[in-house]
Amino acid sequence: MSLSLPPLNFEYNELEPHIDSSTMAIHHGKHHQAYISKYIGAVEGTSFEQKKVSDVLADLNSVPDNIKMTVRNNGGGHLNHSLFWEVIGPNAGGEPVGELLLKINEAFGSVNEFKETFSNAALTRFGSGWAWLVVDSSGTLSVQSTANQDAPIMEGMLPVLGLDVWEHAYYLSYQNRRPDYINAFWNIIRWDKVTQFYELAKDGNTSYLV
Ligand code: MN3
Repeated sequence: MSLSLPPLNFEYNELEPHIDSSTMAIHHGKHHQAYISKYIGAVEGTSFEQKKVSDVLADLNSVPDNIKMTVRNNGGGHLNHSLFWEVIGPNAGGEPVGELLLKINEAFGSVNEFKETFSNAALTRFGSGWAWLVVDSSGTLSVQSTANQDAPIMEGMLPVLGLDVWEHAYYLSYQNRRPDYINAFWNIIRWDKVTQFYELAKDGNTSYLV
């Protein structure tokens, strides 16, 4: 269980010029913190307080109706952002290697076709949401998109790479130019982390999720 704001592995300004320092400070320090605070407020004093957020979201039907939507939106916000901060960083980018590369080629044909599919999912997500590279229970990779703060685990899939396409993630630098933000994302992906998460996710191991 992780109900506090996870520290970043880099400084707010280190993703520039791809993501600016102010965006990172507000996104991490304010938006992500707000999801955590609201989640804690909803589950406080219930049995869900002791559970991992990812386990709660995987079984959302067991959450009482009076807190279900708050848990879904804010638990998802915490889970999604916690993964996002791990898969981006300075001195990153490049291409996937090893088994992950093989699986991407198997699922999409090539890394370029994967990038095209992922970018398209991020671009065509109407309004707020996320684009994902996920692993299903058979170990197969696919690209998905979720609305708002919905998380792939709600549909039984484990995320290994995610991109936040809420306007709060890019508006200060990119305004309405979501395509430019998506293009910039490829320069800050930590494929070593994505590979590490893939290795766990393909065996159904959720230990890397909050
Ligand atoms: Mn966000």
